[in-house]
Amino acid sequence: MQKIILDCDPGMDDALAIITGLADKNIDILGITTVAGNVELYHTTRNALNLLKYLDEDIDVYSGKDKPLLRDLNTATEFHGETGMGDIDLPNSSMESSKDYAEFYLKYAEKFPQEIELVAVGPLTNIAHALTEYPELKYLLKGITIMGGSLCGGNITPYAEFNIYVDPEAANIVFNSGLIVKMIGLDATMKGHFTADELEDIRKSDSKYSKVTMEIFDAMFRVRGKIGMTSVVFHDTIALLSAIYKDAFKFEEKPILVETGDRRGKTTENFKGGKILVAVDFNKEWFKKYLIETLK
Ligand SMILES: [Ca+2]
Repeated sequence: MQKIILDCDPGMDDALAIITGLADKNIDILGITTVAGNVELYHTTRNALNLLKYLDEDIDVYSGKDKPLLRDLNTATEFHGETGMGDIDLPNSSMESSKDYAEFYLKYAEKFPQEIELVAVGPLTNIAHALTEYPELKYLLKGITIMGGSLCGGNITPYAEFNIYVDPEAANIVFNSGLIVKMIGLDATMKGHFTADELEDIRKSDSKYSKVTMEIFDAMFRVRGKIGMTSVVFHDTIALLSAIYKDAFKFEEKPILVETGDRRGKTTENFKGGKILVAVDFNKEWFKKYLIETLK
């Protein structure tokens, strides 16, 4: 089993990643940390807590930073709805989040040195802060897998992918941290887009994981249909899976610098950037079979 700490900004994409991570017997989620991104921190934290209650799973949630290092927060409510979960009403969890997320990273990294993959599927604010506060994390973590970036054009501007755009300064800190960073950006994740028909096989299962996945998948179509989208992409789930199922991806090592000027958030190949393992391709057919099999 691969030990994972998941840093996220749920967000429907993130919710799907959480569900898949819980359903997969090869993944051991030690805890979830939340960051501001798709929606504000209050909502990302409540969504994580409420989703775990809905799934009847006992996992600690830590809330992290409520705004990017240097900038105001840009949210993505047009993709995720005002509260982040589209029009889904999750039951209200009575659990509360803890605040000391960076201490949580350190405590577990010391307990399991070189065993934990930190998977970050939101803006990299929490990770940049934690690495600055506790530089020893760089020696204690196995690596960092991120959903973010793109070498093939953006999804929030023509240049930038959303997570990197929101906090480009944080991304540069993480990319230059010396940790092994795997960048699962749009080059790979956009290969994993599905129309409503393509995932009907998941609906045939009545497991809690399949049911909630399809509830979210349907809500994604309702919310994003309004802005003309006819397929959805499992960005965050795909990034999570790259930490375990490396054969489904093609990686190339490249020096990547994050631009902070006019082309804010663009991940550019530049010798001044950190050495990053960039996912340049992804096997959609494998993913479809994996989802049906894992969630059922
Ligand atoms: Ca996310």
